[in-house]
Amino acid sequence: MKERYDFKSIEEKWQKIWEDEKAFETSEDHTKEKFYDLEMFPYPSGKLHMGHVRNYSIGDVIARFKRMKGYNVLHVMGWDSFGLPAENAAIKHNIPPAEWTDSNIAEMRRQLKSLGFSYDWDREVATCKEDYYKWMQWLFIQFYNKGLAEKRNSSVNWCPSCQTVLANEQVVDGCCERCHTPVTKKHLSQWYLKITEYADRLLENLDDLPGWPDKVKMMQKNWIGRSTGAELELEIKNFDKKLSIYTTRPDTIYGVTFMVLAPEHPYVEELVKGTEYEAPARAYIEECAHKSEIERTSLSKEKTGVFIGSYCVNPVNGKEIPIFISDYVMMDYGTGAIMGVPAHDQRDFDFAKKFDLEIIPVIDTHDPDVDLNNMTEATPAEGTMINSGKYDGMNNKEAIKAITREFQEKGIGGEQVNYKLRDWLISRQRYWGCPIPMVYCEECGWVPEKEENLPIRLPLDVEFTGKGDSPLTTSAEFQNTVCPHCGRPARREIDTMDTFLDSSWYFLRYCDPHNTEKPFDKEKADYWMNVDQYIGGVEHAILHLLYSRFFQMVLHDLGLVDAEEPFRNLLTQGMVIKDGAKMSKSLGNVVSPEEIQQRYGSDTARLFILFAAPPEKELDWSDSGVEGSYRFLNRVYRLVYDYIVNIRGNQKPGEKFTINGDRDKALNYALNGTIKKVTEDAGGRYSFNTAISSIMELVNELYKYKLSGEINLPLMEHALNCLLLILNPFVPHITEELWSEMGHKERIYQTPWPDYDESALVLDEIEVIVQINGKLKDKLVVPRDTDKETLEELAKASSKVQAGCEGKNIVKSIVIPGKLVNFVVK
Ligand code: ANZ
Ligand code: ZN
Ligand code: ZN
Repeated sequence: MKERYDFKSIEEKWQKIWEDEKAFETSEDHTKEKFYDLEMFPYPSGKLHMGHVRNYSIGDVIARFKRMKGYNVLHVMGWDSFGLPAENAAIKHNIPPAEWTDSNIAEMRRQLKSLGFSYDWDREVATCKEDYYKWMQWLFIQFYNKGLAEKRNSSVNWCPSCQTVLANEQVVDGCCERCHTPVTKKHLSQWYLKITEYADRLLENLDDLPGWPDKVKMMQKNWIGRSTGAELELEIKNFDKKLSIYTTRPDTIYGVTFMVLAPEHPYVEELVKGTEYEAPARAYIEECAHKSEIERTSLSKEKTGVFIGSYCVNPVNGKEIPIFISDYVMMDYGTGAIMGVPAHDQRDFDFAKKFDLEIIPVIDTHDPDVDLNNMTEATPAEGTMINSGKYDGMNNKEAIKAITREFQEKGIGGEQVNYKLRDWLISRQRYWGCPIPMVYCEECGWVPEKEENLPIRLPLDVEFTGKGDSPLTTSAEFQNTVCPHCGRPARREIDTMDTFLDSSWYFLRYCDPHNTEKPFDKEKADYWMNVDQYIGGVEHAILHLLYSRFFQMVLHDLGLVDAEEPFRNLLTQGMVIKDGAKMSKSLGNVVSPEEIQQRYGSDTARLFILFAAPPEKELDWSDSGVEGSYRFLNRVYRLVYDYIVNIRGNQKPGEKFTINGDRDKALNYALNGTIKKVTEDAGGRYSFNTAISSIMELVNELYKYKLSGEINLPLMEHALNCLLLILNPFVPHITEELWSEMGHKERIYQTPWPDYDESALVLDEIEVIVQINGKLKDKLVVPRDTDKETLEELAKASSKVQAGCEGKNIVKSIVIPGKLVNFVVK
């Protein structure tokens, strides 16, 4: 055994042994309770950053802890490996995306292994590999056959200079991120997945996820955005079609003073054609085409719009209402048209002020600060109906029901539910993604590719110029094919899938990663699913988690798996920050994991990260904190080294210990208290920082014990063994090394978690407080089972109590054994 803590050789040694022993390979074992522990898989950018290290350290502690607790743990890693960066690298450096991706994966895999994470590497998946994307395509076809995939027209961001489609994140301030040309819209026919058909279930099931943070559930809820209101059809003067609007406030119908259509509304064209309003309307529509949704819906921005010359008729009072177009109304929500009620909707209020339109209050909120004849802002609140004909005096909540009923009776509307959630646009005009397995035939229309022809492989004869349509169009081979249905010449879809599809079922593939017959075997998936603990960044709180839930539900409905929800418990880890800001390249405050590993070792890196903050909280990087963690591991090493080399002598390992005297008792108390605390903190609550700090205190106690007198060797051995066991999930290499030096034949990773001895936690002596008239006077240390009378005697004998009672009489004594004695004196 080396005298110094040589982390480098220790860590390399044990990583090799774990790999050779296939230490963390897992199979279905029905005799054990399963635990599926999963961290969000990374995009293989090529370098691990501290955020990854944190995410995977948290997951690894849980995996190692659960294994020691006797669970059959599935802990896996893979690569979310399709996506734009590989294609950009191809454009810039002329490296094929597959090659670039493979070398990044190799590098990141090496880094992960060097951190000692206990993955079953045999189950590694990479979404860009044929054996994965074949099943991605197969699943897409199941969605299509179920009526959940559909091709529709929609507009995309288009850079006229690069002649290419841009993803939303490639549009910066309305311009192309590469060439800074203003982005325009282009209409394309694209594939959608109908996630909106699952909106209600995605919403309702949130209630069955008590193991998710409320914050995340709230974000999903808002994203789904279920709203209940009414739809209403209004007559348009001198026009043969009715205008449909959506409102959550039918009670405000008497307060309508204008109507607004989204600029893209199909009626606009027809209404303005050939009128004096045509030119200004067209100019306005053109202006809006450049605006992003965020810009359009911003509340602070000044309202814009134009009158288009037509009028609606208010069905409750026959009033004529002017129709405008304005960009604050979105075409893809509700019906793309609204009734403007400036008195009770702030956007409408701002619009009315700008265009000098009438403001009619119809709800009295009984707010003394509001002058209804001279309103300065909208009052969206509840109250009593006014200016509303026969509804006057009614509570507005009642009026919502009554007026909706009136619409229904007149046959012009009724109750309506709307969702903010949109169908999922999955077409990407890109090369490095999963090809959509659909074929277009002039005769048959869109036809799914035959199963035996899957996977549709990405062609290799493509050019990457960054210009024009998808690089797939440059392949001579790819597009031309035959119709799977009628055999005539046909052409292949050239769009690829959004990479969010790849990550929506990878957790199922991990259950059966080598299956060549189907995406995964149902029995295996049913054994492992759902994921017991999912861990990742809160930036995925909405899209990734919602899409995965959607996939799991559809696959459940297809009978492919039993579980309806993918993730039972969710932990969203906090960010790693340094000098008050998120670690990022652009801020230049990045600490590289490799640098820390080289200077202090992987165990120190892991320990610091787990010790510095609770998992959900921000972690403030501190160099001195890293030093401190390193010093602690050195202290542990020296303690065990000293025992093995200088103290143990002829002591045979594994001898039963007995407790002799107070020092032993105190040490045993500290030991069992620590095991208990670490079991509770690391187990259920994932409070790793407090678990580690109690282990640090135990190490202090062990040093004190060692230095303060005779050492009970079997007890010391027992304590050191327990110390190594409870430290193991955090710092697996050093503990594995010291464990083997302690003389164990079994690996520590195969050893059960230590139990604690409840009786050692019962102290024989306890403290009892003594009060006079409720004021603390003294404390007595007495045997635990001291009875009432004895306690009272002892308390009376206290010199402090005697001093406090001088010249007075004790009129009453209250004695609670084990706790307190109180004398009432006068
Ligand atoms: C009249 C009204 C009066 C409204 C009032 C609100 C308050 P949520 O809760 O988000 O569903 N709206 C409807 N469709 C719209 C669209 N495509 N673009 C922009 N705004 C739209 O909100 C529904 C409310 O948002 C609807 O109710 C409508 O304005 C507006 F005192 O109608 B309301
Ligand atoms: Zn451009
Ligand atoms: Zn055909």
